[in-house]
Amino acid sequence: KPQKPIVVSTWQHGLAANEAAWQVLTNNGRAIDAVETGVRIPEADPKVRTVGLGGYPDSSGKVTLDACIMDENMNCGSVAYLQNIKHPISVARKVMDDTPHVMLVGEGAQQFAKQQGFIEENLLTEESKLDWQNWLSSGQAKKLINIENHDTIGMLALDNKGNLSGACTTSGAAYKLPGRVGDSPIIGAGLYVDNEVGAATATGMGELMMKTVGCHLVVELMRQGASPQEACRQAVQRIANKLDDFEQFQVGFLALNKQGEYGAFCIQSGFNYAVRDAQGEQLIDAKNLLE
Ligand code: SD4
Repeated sequence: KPQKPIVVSTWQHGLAANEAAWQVLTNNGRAIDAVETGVRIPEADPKVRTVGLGGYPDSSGKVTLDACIMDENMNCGSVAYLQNIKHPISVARKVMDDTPHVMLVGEGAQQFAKQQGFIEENLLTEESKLDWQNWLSSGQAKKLINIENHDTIGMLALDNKGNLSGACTTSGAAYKLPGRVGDSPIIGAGLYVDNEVGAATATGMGELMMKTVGCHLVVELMRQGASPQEACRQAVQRIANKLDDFEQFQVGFLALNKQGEYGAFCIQSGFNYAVRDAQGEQLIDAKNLLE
C-alpha cells in the first residue's frame, strides 16, 4: 500500500525536524520544501551540537558548516566551509534555485548568502567554545569521529504527489582540520535523490562515504532491486570490506524508496533514525554490522 507522504531523518533530533517537515507535507507541500523546513529546526537549535548554531568548531575554533539539498528533478545546491550563517541548507537552496551552479564554498558562499539577505552571526556558543578549549588542553588525542560527534541531520521525504527530495546539513566532524569538508555537502556522498528509484543520506565518518560515493551507491542498489535496508547494508559492507579496523568507525546510511519504504544500516550500534508518517512518529534503532 502506498506510504505517502512520509519523512525520515537521521538521529533523535530528526523527530522535531520531521514534525516541521510533516506540517509542509500534510498541507500538500512539496518534498523539497518539507526537507528544507525540517532541517532548519536542528540548524537553529544550539543544543544540537553537530548542526548549525552551536555546532562543534574545527581545531582552530571556527564553526564551519556543510549542507546540500536535492529535488525530484535532479536539481541540487550545496555549500561547504560556510561560516557565520545559521541556515546553510537555505543557502544551498538558493544556490540551487537562483544560480547556474551546484556548489559554493567558503568566502564565496558567505558573500552569496549575504547578498541573499542572510544575516551573519556568531555560531560558536559558550558551551561549544568550552568543549573546544577542553579538547585543546586534553592533548587533542581524542579520535575525530566517535559515537558522540557524528550527528549530522540527513532528511528524506516523499510528498503527496509521489516526489522525493532530500537535505543534509552539519557542522562536520568535531575539531576537524581547518578547511576540511566532509561528505554532507557532496552530492552522491552525503545525499542522493533519484525520483525514479529512491533517496539516501548518510551520517558518520564522512571520508568513508566520500571514498565510496555512498549515497549514490545506495540508490543504485535500490535501482537493482534491493530494499532500502538491504541497499544500506550492502553499502556499509562495501566500506567495511576495505578496512582492517572498520569497527573503530561509525557510518550510517538511511534510505527511502519511491514506494515509501525505508530502512537504514550502520557499522556499530548507536545510530537511530526518526520516521514520521500518517501512523505517527517513531525513533528506530538501525541494524548494524557488529550485531
Ligand atoms: C562529516 N558525516 O562531516 C559528517 C559528520 C557527521 O553524522 O556528523 N555525520 O563527516
